[in-house]
Amino acid sequence: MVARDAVVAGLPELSGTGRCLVMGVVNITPDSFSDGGEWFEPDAGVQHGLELLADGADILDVGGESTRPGAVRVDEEEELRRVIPVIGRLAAAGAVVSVDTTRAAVAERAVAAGARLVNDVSGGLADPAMAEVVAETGTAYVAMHWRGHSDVMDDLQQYDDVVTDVRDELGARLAALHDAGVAPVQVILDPGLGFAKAGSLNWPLLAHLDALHALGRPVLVGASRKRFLGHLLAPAGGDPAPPLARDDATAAISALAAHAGAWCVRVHATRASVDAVRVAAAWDAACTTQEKTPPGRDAVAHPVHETEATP
Ligand code: PMM
Repeated sequence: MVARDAVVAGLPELSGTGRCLVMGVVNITPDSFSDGGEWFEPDAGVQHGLELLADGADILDVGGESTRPGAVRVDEEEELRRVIPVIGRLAAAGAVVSVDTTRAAVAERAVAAGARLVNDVSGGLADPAMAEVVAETGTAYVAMHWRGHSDVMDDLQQYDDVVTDVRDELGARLAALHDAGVAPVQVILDPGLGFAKAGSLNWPLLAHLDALHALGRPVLVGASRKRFLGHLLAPAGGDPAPPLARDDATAAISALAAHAGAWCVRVHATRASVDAVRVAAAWDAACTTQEKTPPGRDAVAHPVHETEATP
């Protein structure tokens, strides 16, 4: 069984779909790098979440604290004020909701409001009480690779080998969470693209998702609109492409990550990534089921009935 199909506690309806899931981002922040404050008001946040759902998102990830490089932390009261009403309304509308927080108290209140997954970019390192909340609530939990808060993370990118170092540090988090009472079946792992990782450090992590799969848990990939894509797409000698110009590249990564066995991709623009993971699922299915057409015979094994006048 590939890691993507591993059971995740608390999310029965998302297990065994046979394809990579798509998590849509709902940032209730005035200062995210990727969508800078567009949905800061609760009504706008809920509306945006419903749009992502209509575009095919499997999970909505609601966050109230920007993690862009250099960002200053918001206090707990403000984070709660931002996310709890939005989580409650989206959960009531039937969405599978995730809370993007590093604070145990916010996670606890979010789960009480209907969140089914806790997405912790610090993997439990920012708040020692997080593991206890996750253990007690039994909630699904994303543990992301992290070395420090946004104001210092750009100074923390020394690696001997980024793939083995991230794998080993995530493995240590998995063991520490287990020791604190979190069952491995609750945990999803995430390489933390862009967090203490400058441009070129991100590509080996994407190209070696198998190294993380070796830890035995499903993997979530969050490449959407990140700086390394801006650098990739910059014209020769020019400035990085702005965040909103990175969505096509994000969808390309969604297809490749899905093909490599990712459990979920976390994206801002869901529709293209939903299509991308469907392409990957069809591709993978054909890899395992397609029989070779005997030489000299037409391929009739899978007849198609095309009505559209396109090649
Ligand atoms: N990236 C951001 C925020 N939360 N969560 C997970 N699990 N993985 C990520 O890569 C991740 C995250 C930063 O981007 P944003 O602008 O969407 O908040």
